Amino acid sequence: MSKSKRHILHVDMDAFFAAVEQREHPEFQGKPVIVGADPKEGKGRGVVSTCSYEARKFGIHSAMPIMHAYKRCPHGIYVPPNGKLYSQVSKDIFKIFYEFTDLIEPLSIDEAFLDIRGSIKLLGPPKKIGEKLKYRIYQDQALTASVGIAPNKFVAKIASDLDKPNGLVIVDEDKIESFLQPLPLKRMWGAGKKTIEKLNKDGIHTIGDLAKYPRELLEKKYGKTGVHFFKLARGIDDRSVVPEHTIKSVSNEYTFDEDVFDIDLITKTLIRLSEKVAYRMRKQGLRGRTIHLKLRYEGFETITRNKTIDHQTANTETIHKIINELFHTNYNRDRKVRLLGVGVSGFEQKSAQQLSLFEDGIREESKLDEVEDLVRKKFGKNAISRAEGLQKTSDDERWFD
Ligand code: TTP
Ligand code: MG
Repeated sequence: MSKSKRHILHVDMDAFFAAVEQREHPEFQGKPVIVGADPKEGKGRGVVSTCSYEARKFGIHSAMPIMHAYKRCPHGIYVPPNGKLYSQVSKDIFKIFYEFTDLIEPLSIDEAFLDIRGSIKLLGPPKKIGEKLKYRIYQDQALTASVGIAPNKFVAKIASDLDKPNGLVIVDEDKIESFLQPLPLKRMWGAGKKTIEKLNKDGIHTIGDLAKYPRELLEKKYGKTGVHFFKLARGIDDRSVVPEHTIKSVSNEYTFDEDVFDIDLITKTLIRLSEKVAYRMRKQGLRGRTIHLKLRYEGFETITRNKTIDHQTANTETIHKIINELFHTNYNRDRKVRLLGVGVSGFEQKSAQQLSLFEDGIREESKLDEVEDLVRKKFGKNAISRAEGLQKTSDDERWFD
């Protein structure tokens, strides 16, 4: 039996949050729109979520401190994120994806892989499917998307990004090498800044350079990661589209209005963040083993630390206990804190779960979680907070869901 050729489509919405805002407010169209924290005339804290392509011309991008964005573009239109609306639009877009195939792997709120191998007979060649998908999204949502189609995920993901916004890039099997070869390493999906810097030092600047580099040497210097990237650089990627949505982590972070020394406020914030993360996990039926702390000092230096425990949990007390431990073993008391973040990952199948010695204790604690969840369900998510946690403040909306 001959194996049918794979066709993977990667779709990613253009300037997603900002484009939704431009759609909702026609007067924003053609203008630099920045979605994110309040810039407070250049004194605002927090970061840019995303911005319209008009704003990108000023050098603004996602995750940039909002005050830097304001400096670059004081006349821009600054909009707070409307998470509820974006999730709804995301759901509607994913419904459209299902018109094309059932083999869909969501990557984030605005992007997914679609395995369209089985759809060609019915819907036509890949290029036509790409055009139709873009048309359907535009027709239904008045938003543009960029699409990449290739024989594998790695190339499809790179392709969708190459001609943004409103792009459609198709890479056939026999063109993969010439397509990848000239691209700079920053186009390499999955390679972090540090890896790229290291590779640059070894004289590797393009994906083509990486493909030509002796495999053994890469393996020696970079281990498994080196071999993985070597294969990708040669366009070899067998990863399949995994249809069900596997959430990898749940996290929340908080930026203080002013950098703080106040240990009391820091402690309360860590409780509150642990509560929020645990609550979100329980809501989604998730339990994880690895607890992550993010700590950013004044001046932006950031450390992340994590600890893996012997059982999966979504229990507020357990998560908080570990966060507290991570914080106190790593915190430098001489420095002010700018941001705190709490996350949990390592979600495994229930069968792999090991029962902890403290299971009874956990059960007891879970009762408290249950009560908390019920109250939140009934009276809203800010209705309850443990005694030691933060008071409800007008800042509550800044806790990003
Ligand atoms: P992206 O697809 O990375 O960005 P984008 O859709 O805004 O722009 P592009 O045309 O380059 O794809 O992310 C999707 C949304 O996720 C984005 O609209 C806002 C949100 N987001 C953040 O809130 N913070 C971030 O740091 C990033 C990267 C995205
Ligand atoms: Mg996008």
